[in-house]
Amino acid sequence: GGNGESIRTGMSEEAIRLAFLDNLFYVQGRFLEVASLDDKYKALAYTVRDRLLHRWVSTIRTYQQANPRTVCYLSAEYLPGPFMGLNLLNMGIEEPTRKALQSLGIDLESLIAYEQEPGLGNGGLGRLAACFMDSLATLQIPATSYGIRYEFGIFQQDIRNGEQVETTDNWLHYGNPWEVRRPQISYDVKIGGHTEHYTNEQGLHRVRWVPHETFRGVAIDTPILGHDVNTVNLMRLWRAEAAEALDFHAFNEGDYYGAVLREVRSETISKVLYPNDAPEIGKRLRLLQQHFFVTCSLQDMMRVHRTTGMPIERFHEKFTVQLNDTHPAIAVAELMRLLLDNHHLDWDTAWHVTRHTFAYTNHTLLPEALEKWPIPLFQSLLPRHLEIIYEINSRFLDEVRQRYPFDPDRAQRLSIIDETLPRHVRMAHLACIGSFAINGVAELHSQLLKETVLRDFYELWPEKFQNKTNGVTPRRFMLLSNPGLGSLLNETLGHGWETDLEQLRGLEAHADDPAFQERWRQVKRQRKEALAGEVHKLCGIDITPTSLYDVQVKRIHEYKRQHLNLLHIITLYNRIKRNPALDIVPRTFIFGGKSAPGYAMAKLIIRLINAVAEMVNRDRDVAGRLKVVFLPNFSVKLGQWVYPAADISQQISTAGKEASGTGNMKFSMNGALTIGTLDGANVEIREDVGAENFFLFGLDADAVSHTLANGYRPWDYYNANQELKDVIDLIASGFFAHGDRSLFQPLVDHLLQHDSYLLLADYADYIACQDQVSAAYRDPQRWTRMSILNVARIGKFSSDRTIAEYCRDIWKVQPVPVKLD
Ligand code: DL6
Repeated sequence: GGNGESIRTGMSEEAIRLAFLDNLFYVQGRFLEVASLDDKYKALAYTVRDRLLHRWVSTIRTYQQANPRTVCYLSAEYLPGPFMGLNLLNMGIEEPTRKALQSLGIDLESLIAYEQEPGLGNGGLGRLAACFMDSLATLQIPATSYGIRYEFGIFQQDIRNGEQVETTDNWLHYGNPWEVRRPQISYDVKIGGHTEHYTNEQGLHRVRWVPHETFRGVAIDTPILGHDVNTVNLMRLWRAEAAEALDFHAFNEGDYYGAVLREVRSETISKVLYPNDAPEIGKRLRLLQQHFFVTCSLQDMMRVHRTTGMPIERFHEKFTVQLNDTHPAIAVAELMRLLLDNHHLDWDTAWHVTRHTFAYTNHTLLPEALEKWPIPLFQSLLPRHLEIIYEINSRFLDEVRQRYPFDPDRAQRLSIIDETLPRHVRMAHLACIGSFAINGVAELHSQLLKETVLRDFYELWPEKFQNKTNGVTPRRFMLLSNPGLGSLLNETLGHGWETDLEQLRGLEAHADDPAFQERWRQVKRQRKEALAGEVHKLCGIDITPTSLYDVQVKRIHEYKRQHLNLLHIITLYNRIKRNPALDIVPRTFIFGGKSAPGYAMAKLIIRLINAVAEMVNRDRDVAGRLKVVFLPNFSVKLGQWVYPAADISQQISTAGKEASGTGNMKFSMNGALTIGTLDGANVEIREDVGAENFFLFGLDADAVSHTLANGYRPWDYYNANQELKDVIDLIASGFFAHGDRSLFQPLVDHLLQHDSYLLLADYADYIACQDQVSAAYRDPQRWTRMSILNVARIGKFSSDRTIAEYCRDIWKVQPVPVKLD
């Protein structure tokens, strides 16, 4: 390299240029003139990866010497998004890299845009895990994130004839330059069979699990770099393989085919992500996946623990393990099993270690989303775990009965086993009993947890309960997604806000400055034009950057109420059709999000969005005033185009249903104003940005429960509101289905007869609130001031704050700075 810099580690433009060419030649086997986009992308990825590995090695050295307390995050899902842009940014070599490539006639943006992201999650929960990895590394906390390396991530969503069609996500097809395989780091995974209890030579009781089958999990590591630091933490994902490449016994008997089949079968464990954000009860493979990644992760921690020379009784001093929802809750039984059966600890010692190791985060109040497993299935796959769970439960229930001698129902309610037939294992109960801390993800959610789904546990152990309001990383969702805003903030506030988001408060002083306001609008305008380009590419629809961009992107769910948004769109449509001269603020409605493949009502909502889009977009009467877009295949990558371009962020869930929401934070950080209910983190966002800078509507969580408890009658709302009636009637008439009255009938019927998510009850208030949005948008000075104040006061919602709280209140871990070797 130039100036004595190493070609592997140098940070100058010259070093990067040479490294790029070197990798192109020796890794890809290509020279510039014939290199494809894929070749160039990989050559750059390896260039960046070399520099990541340099920091990674320094991090591991540091951790080996300091032997720090370490966070292990267990999550079945991660949605990290594309790596290239963020790694360049976090390493601070975006500019020299851009120039180095420019000198070779290559556009950095085209390489960044080429990257396909790992879709190893469904939505909020997986993306939160990725924001946490970013913040843990940035805060220099020793941490490993464990999960599953699904061969196929979340399905790709195509829209055909207005319908969601799922195709496989073959994200590994072209290879993944960011990962490092660790074939020597692998562990046995047993399943099925039976247990044998016996007395050993010393007269001690022992248990042996004789499995039906044994697989292996192999580590595949991805380095996670913090911002402006040398800390590189690991995302360690497990891939399932056959215990031996081929089953030699079967092979020797001449059963070559059977031996190969066995290998194929073991690989199916990590084959595909379950595409539901609520569990499907009783899917054998899903329980296998959970056990698979949990046992590999715990065995890996134990291997590391051995190298510290500490006795196993002090495992919980070295590691603190966070359970991301109940998907990894089997870890409570698995750690007990490893301590009892492999390390021969007595029950009380093992239980002490276990109870001091785990903490559990709950992410949902929806009762149908609480995981439980049928006992026969559990017994057949994890017989030893079931024994241990029964023992945990029996000791626990003794305690409960002692505490509440005159309340036999309580023991039934608290039991890990749901005794109503068919009997089930309740994973949330196992998680609560095996954890020293339990938290919700926003103030309201944590409060409702204590009052509803986990009430009995709260009464038993109030001291275990905490709140940790979610946050998101400003590096990916501000700096990387919105470089124009980043520059304006740097110019106005200087550096520092990127890792200390409260510094954005400094913007308040500029909120009314006309020149600053003008630049603020330019930034937004530029992102709106950029999104218009993407929309044109993806859907062939032209949208107008001067219109108000009104955006709702998230999983499609009835409780999130994308169809309430539709009721408003159709209301505006009807108003214009009745009065073609009507003066309204032109709006572009943008939707994005996937439905679980088996969730019929959510799929019907997607159809209705597309059907409304079709009618609205081709109607000359509303042209220039209304446009509706459904962005197919919403992802982290697409989100980076969408959040910065939004004027209005729709956070309109039925109050009490959305645990937190994190999209709400991403929009607000980019200067969108929220229209929302008092749900999840909306409550706290509104508190911080100010009620006058937030469009609030709808029933609150208390009013929702009362309305439902007191015999809610959606018909009454329908009959009492002419605009609402017109909208529902228009859908029912087949207007959006080429005259077919049956297509959307299930949706209309559900709204009129049940309406469990109270759309009709909230309709009038929502429409009135949207009218206020339009009025505010007509006043650019007022709107811009509100937008600036949203960003100025969003500091709390950085995941750095969230992670700092987890570190202080739950994990008790300290930063360990890393010096570059
Ligand atoms: O905590 C992250 C995210 C919340 O922001 C959402 O409100 C919540 O719906 C989501 N939960 C899930 C469901 N998973 N489970 N169980 O993704 O978590």
